[in-house]
Amino acid sequence: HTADVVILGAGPAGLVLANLLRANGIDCVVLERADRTHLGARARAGFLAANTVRILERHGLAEGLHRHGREHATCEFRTEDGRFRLDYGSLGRGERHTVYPQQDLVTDLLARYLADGGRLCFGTEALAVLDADSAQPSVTAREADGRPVRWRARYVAGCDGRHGAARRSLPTGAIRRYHRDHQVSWLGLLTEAPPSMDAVGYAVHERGFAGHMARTPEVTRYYLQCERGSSPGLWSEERIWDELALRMRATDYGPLNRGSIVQRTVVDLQSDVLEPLRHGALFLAGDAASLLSPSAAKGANLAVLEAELLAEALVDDLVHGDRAGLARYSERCLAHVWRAQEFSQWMIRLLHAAPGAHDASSFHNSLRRSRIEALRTSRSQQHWFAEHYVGV
Ligand code: RFL
Repeated sequence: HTADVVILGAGPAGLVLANLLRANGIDCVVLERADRTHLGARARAGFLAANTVRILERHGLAEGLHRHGREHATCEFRTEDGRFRLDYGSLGRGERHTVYPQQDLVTDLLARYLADGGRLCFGTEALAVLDADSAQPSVTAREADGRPVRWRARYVAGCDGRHGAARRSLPTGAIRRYHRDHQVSWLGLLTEAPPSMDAVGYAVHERGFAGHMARTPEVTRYYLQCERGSSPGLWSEERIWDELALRMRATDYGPLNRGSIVQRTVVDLQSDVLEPLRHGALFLAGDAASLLSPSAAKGANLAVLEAELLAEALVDDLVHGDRAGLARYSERCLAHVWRAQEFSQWMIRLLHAAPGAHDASSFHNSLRRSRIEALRTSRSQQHWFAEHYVGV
């Protein structure tokens, strides 16, 4: 088989790219390991930055999020020193989040791409990208029925996440990988319970961090800092709700709406960045390019931004014969990636006493209290926070 651009992965990065290439008449195909039902049900991100919404609007891909997404612009911090709210929508650049579950965005992007006649192979696992630095790159894959298949391409877009075939195919020495393990783990919970407050909640407690994020009027995501290596199944639903209530200080600030817990995943907070985001004809975007800890909710937003930049650069080359955009792609993305990494790391230090330790008397814990106090009292700090919190 052949296509001008073979896209690995149908997450936010791959599907935004596929839609944009398709709209410009470029011959492309998406290879996706999962089936359609699985893609439409995989709950992950939910907070879309204003710039992400603008990108989707620009390309006519924002109908669903405008219809069903809800604007959000407040967060609340709860600590041993009390609580305070930041209306970040009226600070910084005055931008808001749109809350729209990632699986709904993926569903919209898929529907649009397929309705426009886009080619997509579900159940097809990419195995390797071959000869990326030659004039004839190709992708080997295994189709749903187990048959091997080979796609020849001019360009390959690696949008298949952190454990995908694109990353695995990079020859050692060709790309530098920066990696940081923040030594903190979160139990990520998806609950069939209405949000308990009209703000994102960040609670810092001597037993560890707890977070509250609305997804829909019926569904709320919670996070609980947990021991590294904990097994999510060991906690009973009651123990989880009790722990959340304790850390979020429900006795002081109001009870949590309880409901059944429909997903639990332990997330080890880690970051990595590959440099450059290109090896010959293979370009990386989204989690395949850089992994962000979920502490600042940047991953899906960067994925969309990078997909737009890559689409523009590919259109410039394949339609207009201008390769300047492809040459600059990596550098342009990395400027955004490192800013997002910096803010995510700042959030981790804001929300956790010290890596791995809950020692209330520790030096790091005192720094953390001081950092929160600065955010509560300093207007310029609040503007800085708002700009970075919603921005990508
Ligand atoms: P995705 O979404 O992981 O999609 C990659 C796709 O590639 C497929 N795939 C393959 N296909 C073919 N061959 C192979 N060998 C393949 N290997 C993988 C996969 O099936 C999949 O369909 O990557 P993409 O497009 O780069 O998008 C990145 C985002 O999904 C990710 O950054 C966010 O979900 C991160 N994230 C959040 N980001 C935000 O911006 N805001 C948030 O509020 C937010 N919350 C979260 C999050 C991530 C979380 N987890 C699960 C780590 C909350 C959680 C709990």
